[in-house]
Amino acid sequence: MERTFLAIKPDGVQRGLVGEIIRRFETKGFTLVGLKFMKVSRELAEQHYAVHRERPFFPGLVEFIISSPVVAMVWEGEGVVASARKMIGATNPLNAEPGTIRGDFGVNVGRNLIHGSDAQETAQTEIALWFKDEELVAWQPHSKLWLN
Ligand code: 3AN
Repeated sequence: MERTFLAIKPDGVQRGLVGEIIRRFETKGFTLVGLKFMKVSRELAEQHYAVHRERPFFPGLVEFIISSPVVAMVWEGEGVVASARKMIGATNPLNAEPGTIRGDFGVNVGRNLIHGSDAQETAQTEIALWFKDEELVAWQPHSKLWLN
């Protein structure tokens, strides 16, 4: 079954949006299989954002991600990678549609609340980077019987 990696960034945690954000993925019908509240090390932040290493915003992005705790999550479900990206909205919250997480709660591209893997391959890399196998819980919620 398809899985994606999502992380509620320091601004989402500091603004008290953890419950609201998790609620959206739960009520959509996706299944939570991994969850941890953590401070991110500089090494992990740099690895996670390695593709952006040469971008001017990279140092500030790393400082931001390590500045305060995040909520790291793995969610499972059919089409979850693309669907979560839709639910999250455009990178710049000012361009994100109302109804998306960034569209409803954000205004600044450097404070866009949540990360979501951009493709299935990236999701696999990010899940392996952030979670050990034994931290992921395979389970079948009963609610699935009413979704499919
Ligand atoms: P997304 O998170 O929508 O996949 P990416 O992968 O292009 O966006 O960018 C990764 C992160 O880098 C964004 N979530 C955002 O926090 C930060 N970022 C991207 N572009 C900018 C920018 N122009 N200024 C500051 N931060 C940026």
